[in-house]
Amino acid sequence: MEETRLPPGQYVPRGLPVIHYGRVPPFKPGSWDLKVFGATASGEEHAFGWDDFTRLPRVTRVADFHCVTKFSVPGLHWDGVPPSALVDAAPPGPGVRHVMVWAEYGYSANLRWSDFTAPGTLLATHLDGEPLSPDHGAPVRLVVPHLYGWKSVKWVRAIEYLLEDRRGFWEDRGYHNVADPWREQRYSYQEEPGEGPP
Ligand SMILES: Nc1nc2c(c(=O)[nH]1)N[C@H]1C(S)=C(S)[C@@H](COP(=O)(O)O)O[C@H]1N2
Ligand SMILES: [Mo]
Repeated sequence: MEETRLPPGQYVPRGLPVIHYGRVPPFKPGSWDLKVFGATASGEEHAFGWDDFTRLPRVTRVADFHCVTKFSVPGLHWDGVPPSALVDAAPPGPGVRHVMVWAEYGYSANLRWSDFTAPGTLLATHLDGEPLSPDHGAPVRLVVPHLYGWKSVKWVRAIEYLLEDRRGFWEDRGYHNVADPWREQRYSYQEEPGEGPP
């Protein structure tokens, strides 16, 4: 078996742990939607119902997953919609440099635009060939494999286009605004000037 190179301080557990704050939301296809709001090009909010979402272009990605609690799971296969496809359907206005990704029950994580639209980032519906389980974020979760796992928002319901950066749920509770595991950006006290909102 090929050995996986891990970011500093990480270990490989058995399986994929389930980890989140709060309850697992139910999925109701009839009332589910994914909203794109904030600084859109039109100034209007976009809403994709479940049928609209399933008609967007799809891709597959294979990536390791790194949680700040120090587990790393190698070689997960994700299928879903690349953020670029959502952005084409709901274009940003000028000056959008960040997004806030919102989940059910108010969880959120902020991302730089470049991390949101990075080639590895995915709005995933499937993990290892199966539809996501409720625990792992069904029906749609973000996967940002090049950042710590708390940025990989489960149960995504909205993307907010931001002109100014703003901290999400964990970023506001002492975690690093950028969250690059290769640079061990775990905590906000490690932030360099320019890496987070004032
Ligand atoms: N909505 C929501 N998404 C979330 C979380 C959460 O608490 N709520 N926890 C994050 C954290 S800290 C990690 S490590 C991953 C874990 O994903 P998994 O449970 O599929 O392994 O989900 C992330 N996404
Ligand atoms: Mo995590």
